[in-house]
Amino acid sequence: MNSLLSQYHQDGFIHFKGFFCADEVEQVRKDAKQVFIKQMLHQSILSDASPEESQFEAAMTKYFRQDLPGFINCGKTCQHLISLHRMSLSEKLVQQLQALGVETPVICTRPVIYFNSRHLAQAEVYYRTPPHQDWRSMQGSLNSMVVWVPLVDVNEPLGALEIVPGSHVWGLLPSEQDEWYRKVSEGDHFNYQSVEVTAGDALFFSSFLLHRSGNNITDSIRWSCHFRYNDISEETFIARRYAHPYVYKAQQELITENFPTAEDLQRVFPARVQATAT
Ligand SMILES: O=C(O)CCC(=O)C(=O)O
Repeated sequence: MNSLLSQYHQDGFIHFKGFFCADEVEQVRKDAKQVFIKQMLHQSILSDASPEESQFEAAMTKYFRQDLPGFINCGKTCQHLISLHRMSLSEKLVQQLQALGVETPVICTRPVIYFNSRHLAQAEVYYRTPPHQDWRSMQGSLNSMVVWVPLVDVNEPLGALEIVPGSHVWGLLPSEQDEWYRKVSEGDHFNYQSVEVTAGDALFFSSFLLHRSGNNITDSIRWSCHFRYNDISEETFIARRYAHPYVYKAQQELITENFPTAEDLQRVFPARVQATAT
């Protein structure tokens, strides 16, 4: 067994420095910011399409307070960015998963992008996840893996991720339902280690590794993205017929009543209107 793999087996995580290049991570953050910027321009919360970082962050706080449903929709839209999904599927990432024992990786959950700040959360659990093991929500292969990528440099004051090295072999720990999802009980008694990272680093960790968010005590946004993978070759996952707890479905009701009209569509497809008229 190579030394990286035995280190992973022992600690339950590997911190790769400079795994992605600066441009790759900045593209994801830029695309996510664009989602918010377009809405904030539309609502005249911003007047500049390329705001300075401090201007952007102040506008985000204003937008969050002024239009929470719109802000939440922007957050949801960010989860569907092409650059984010592309990063989660990058060849070097998939190869690294395989090198760490995920023989035939498949995506477990859609990629996630976080923008943590206490100014952008209604409750602490929304910017500071309690102690947990991701496997509790994933329920996939025993070797399932999480890849955590900071999109900015994250030090302790910005809320660096806190992990308990070696906890991946303790089994599935008792957890209790809470406002966020489920937290591991007694989580504060474990020996957490804060993992300070630079934009583009990647933290690969077992879905059984106990972890929680650090506390972002700054006024800045802590940007990160998180990817989760199962292994369809892992024998207990095969035996459990690829169990999957996530439900993805569309609501029945129209979100905007009486929309769209034929006229709305004809504005989108003007050539088609002309063709019909002649
Ligand atoms: O990024 C964080 O602070 C925590 C994220 C996390 O624990 C998770 O997504 O499972």
